[in-house]
Amino acid sequence: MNKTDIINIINKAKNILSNEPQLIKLNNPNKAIIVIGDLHSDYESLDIIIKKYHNKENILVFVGDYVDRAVNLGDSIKTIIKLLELKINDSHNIMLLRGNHEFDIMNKKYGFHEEIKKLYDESLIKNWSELFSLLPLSLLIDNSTFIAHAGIPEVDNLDEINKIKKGLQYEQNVLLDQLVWNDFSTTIDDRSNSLRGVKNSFIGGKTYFEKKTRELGIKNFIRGHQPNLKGYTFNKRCVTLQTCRRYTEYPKEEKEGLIAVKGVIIAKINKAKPNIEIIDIFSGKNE
Ligand SMILES: [Mn+2]
Repeated sequence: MNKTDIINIINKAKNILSNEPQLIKLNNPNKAIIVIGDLHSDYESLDIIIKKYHNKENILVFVGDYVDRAVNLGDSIKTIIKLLELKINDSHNIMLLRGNHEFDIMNKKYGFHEEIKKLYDESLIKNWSELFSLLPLSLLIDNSTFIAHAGIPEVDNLDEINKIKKGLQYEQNVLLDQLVWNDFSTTIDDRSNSLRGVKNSFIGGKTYFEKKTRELGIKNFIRGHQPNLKGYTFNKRCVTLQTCRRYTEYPKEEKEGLIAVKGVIIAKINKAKPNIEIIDIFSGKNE
């Protein structure tokens, strides 16, 4: 794909995304919702998901972290272009949320900008940056299931998320920072400081989760952001998904084990019964 084609796709996607609110509400969608965790340039898994689930029965919600950490040069661009093409052609059934890897600082450090420079030229970085800054931050299904990349922010009402301007970097807004950077842990009680060196985000524990979801009237929370060996963690009402199968931060031996044991993990909310199902597309197993 040449540079002009890429710019055209980016511009078309920008037009759609700039009209989406930071909190997308889906009420009585009358379709199943398929939630996909961090992809990190795993085009192969994305392809498997699309073939199986992109149809009239489903709405696909991607929780962010589309690029960076690519194993092969070109994987980041291939993955994000595919996602944008889906969005452009079927905008009501494809939802792309913003993760902490849809930000300049991260793309500079973890490979996406390098890829753009090697395969195209530096001037395209600005187009991608503008596009990423327009991605919505969260989604709410039937006022009960909240989906965001990382955390439930310190708001009194979820509608406050809509006041976060588009076009920002995470350092510029506390709530934005918490949505894309917060961690979740069952081993701490209320909250503790983030270990990731991002000043406005924090690790939310059990009490924070219980209290905040009660205040906001949320039943379940689905997110990505924290890698794990099984591809998901399911702590009653909080699901953490990692759909990428080649997470390059693990040591080599662990990574091989990871690939051997893991399938392509997604979450499904069926329209008939609003519980969350975790599905491994490879093995067909679910929980
Ligand atoms: Mn993340």
